[in-house]
Amino acid sequence: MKRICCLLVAIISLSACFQVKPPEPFGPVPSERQLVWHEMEYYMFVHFTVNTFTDKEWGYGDEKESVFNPSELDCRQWAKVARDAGMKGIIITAKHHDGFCLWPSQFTDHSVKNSTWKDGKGNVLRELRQACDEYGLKFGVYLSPWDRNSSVYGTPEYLTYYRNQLHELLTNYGDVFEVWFDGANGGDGYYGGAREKRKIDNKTYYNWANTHTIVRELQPMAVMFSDAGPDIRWVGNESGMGSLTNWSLLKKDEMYPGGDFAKILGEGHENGNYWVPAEVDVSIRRGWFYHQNQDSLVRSPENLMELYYSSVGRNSNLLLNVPPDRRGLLHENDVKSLLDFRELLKKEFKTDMAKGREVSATFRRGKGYEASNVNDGNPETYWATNDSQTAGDIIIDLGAETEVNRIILQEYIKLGQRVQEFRVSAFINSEWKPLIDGTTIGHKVIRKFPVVKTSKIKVSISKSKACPVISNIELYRAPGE
Ligand code: FUL
Repeated sequence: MKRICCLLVAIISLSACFQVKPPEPFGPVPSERQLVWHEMEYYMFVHFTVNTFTDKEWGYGDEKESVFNPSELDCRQWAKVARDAGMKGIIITAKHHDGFCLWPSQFTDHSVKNSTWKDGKGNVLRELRQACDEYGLKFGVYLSPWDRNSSVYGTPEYLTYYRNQLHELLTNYGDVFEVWFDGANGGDGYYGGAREKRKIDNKTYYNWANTHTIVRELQPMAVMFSDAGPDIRWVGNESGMGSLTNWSLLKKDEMYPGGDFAKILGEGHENGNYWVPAEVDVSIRRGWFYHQNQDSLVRSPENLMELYYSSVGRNSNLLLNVPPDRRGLLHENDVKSLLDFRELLKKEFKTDMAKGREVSATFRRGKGYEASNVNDGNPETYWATNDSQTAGDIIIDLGAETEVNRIILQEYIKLGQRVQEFRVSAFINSEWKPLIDGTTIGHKVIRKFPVVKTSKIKVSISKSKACPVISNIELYRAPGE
């Protein structure tokens, strides 16, 4: 009996020796809340306040509450459109720079409770929360740090006011997936009648660390956005352009909201010490708020597709602003464009030519990390090389001559962002023809190339900080050239 036991122990220890260990994480890795956020990819921004009725972009803060009077406000329409458009959530301007609150805050009179809408009994946030639940969307809030209405803006008292409001938002409306802290700061305003210019030091005034603690305590799964994080960073422009080289890493301690960091925010820091991925915020119209004279200037479905490539296709999430009009509805032109774009997207990525095809790789880590993991549809499996190997090729055999012109690549980011350079080539006339060169990958990269007819596609990781971990490769033949 003793002998059999010894034998069993020996067999178990021997097989443990042969088990291939997963690669160690390299550098900063995403938190649980950031991983959930990465999966969202595309969601709606809603800019709505007194500006919608005064035709402004930045309200001065002296607007009468009575001007806020949507005739047919219907958050269910917003949510239905967002869902049908393929979006995963909605972030609303609970308070923009003008200070008007879309919920009846107990800390100010400047809110819906003194508006004409629903005789002051309405609450836009409540209605939106319910609509998001009904349509399976996540809910997020924008609370402008700059408040041109508040008489105490610029003093320490304002911070108490701001945090009280944040508390209201984070305790009364269920789960919040993202809290959006705008970088626009200080300047002239109404400020309770003072009508003056107030300057604040954006490095110190807000004491952000304290505010961040409140969010973490009240909504542990919410990611916080600002120019420099802490969880999600601004991409550095409002035109919808993610950077081709895009590290989800940032030396965020060297940065602060409202600072002059646009270029760095686009690319991130290759050697950043925090995981702070980029979000692309952009409007479907010229302005962030609704203006009737922009009804004919709504982005076309084709233009939205370009935005998709330059955001989701460049390792960023797309936060697309669609401003409700004075009825409190998303305008017909915006709705049409969004839904038509959704149809274009379906056609663009209709059939994954790589799915189920044979895949091989120049380097293998061993069992569990095979090349076939890149097209098994399982985001939890990945191809990896040995730890000492920081380059390698994956070859997808398409089985027959096949036309393709799009590729999707994804790293297994739970182990960090690693790839620094890659190349995609096609096997044509018995030789490898380069199609595209790239730098970073991260959560997702989608690249276009002119149509090629080929039997094999090769993805070469030519430079990586540590052994590459590739979880997904997809190939498509999108309509057109
Ligand atoms: C900017 C603001 O000043 C704009 O009004 C808008 O809200 C945009 C998303 O952020 O900083």
